Amino acid sequence: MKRRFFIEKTALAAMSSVIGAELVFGSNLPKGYIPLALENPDPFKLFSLDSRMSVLNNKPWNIEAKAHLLDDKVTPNKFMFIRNNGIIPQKIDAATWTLTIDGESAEQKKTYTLNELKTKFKNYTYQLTLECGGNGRSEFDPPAKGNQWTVGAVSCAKWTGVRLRDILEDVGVKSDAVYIGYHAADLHLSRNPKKEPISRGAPMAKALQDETLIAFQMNGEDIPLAHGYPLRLVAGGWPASVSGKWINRISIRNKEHDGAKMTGMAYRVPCHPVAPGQKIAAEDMCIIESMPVKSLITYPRSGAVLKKGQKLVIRGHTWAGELEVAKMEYSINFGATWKNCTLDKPVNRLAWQHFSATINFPKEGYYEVWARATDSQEKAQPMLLPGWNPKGYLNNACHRIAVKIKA
Ligand SMILES: Nc1nc2c(c(=O)[nH]1)N[C@H]1C(S)=C(S)[C@@H](COP(=O)(O)O)O[C@H]1N2
Ligand SMILES: [Mo]
Repeated sequence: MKRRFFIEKTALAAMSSVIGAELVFGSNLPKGYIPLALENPDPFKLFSLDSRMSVLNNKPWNIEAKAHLLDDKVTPNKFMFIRNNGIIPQKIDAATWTLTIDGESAEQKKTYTLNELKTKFKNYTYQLTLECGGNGRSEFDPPAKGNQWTVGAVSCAKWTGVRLRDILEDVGVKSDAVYIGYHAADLHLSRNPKKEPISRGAPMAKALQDETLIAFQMNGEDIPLAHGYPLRLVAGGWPASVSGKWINRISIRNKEHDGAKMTGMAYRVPCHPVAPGQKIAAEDMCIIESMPVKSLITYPRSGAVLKKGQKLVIRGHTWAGELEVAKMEYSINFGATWKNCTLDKPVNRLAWQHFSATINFPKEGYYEVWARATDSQEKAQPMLLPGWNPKGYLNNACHRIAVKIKA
């Protein structure tokens, strides 16, 4: 006779708590069976997200905001996009979590507990803009494979942690160091533990910046699980893929880091402009570094209806990778003429900036408000699509909202 399988009480309780209801006949579950509610759980409950967020993919989870949900100056957890390449780690024990620094260009291999990191090094808090390199991909033609992000794969939360530089100095960096690469605890979609879903990094100059943090808090609390609990690299202004979640190891490399999604076509764009759809050799693809200038109108939401004579106050955020935004303008005539917006300074380097403007519309009818930012090196956002690239990165076209003025 086959031995009947009994699910442990603790496992049942854990499942019930995730589902949010008692698993009444849970003791009858066949071995290995995953209840449907767990296979396809409600992502809004699972990640404490606002239910107006858009789910683009559930295997792995990829969820974005809508422009008007990003109106807060500091992005709250419930409106923060989630971008995963693999499976979120299931069992995390912050009490035993460690970060190891190693690599060819490390003077020594050294391991820190979370508590050592928090207490040994000075803590810093910065608001940092994280934008997925593929934000805006949905507009490219010919289309690019991958998550069809519209405008909502960007956030600017408050991150607290220690400077990566302080840790690297404590370990000792050899003079031949050129890059750091992160390693994390998430699982490859194939569930092969030997494969990493993503292991990216940054040149030493970026790793050593004041604002490059090994963070343990987001918006004043433990980092939410989906955003990298308990430890995350945060490198604002660069494609957010550099900001490794759930990190447990950083290697100081004597060459460009060659981890998963550092090589091939991933997170690279043609070094020189190409025609849409053109085939490009691997050696003509360059790694994305600082993100381009961009902006988002977060109020009102597209489709606003106003009465004739009513003024419209628009507002939003703008950012420019490593640079500051120097000028913010809007147009209500499809880009024929532009007027200045009021533009705030960032609260710190690599944080987005806020803008607003009061608009008068000449008569009733349909309008579009277009917003255009210009960075400190005089590069402006393109009105429509920027250069096509095979993976659909870096779409920094002007954001546009529709407005109707009624009699
Ligand atoms: N370990 C790990 N880190 C990761 C990823 C991942 O899949 N695994 N995704 C990266 C990508 S592509 C992006 S855009 C950001 C998304 O961060 P968020 O989910 O906190 O918004 O995390 C980056 N860090
Ligand atoms: Mo990303």
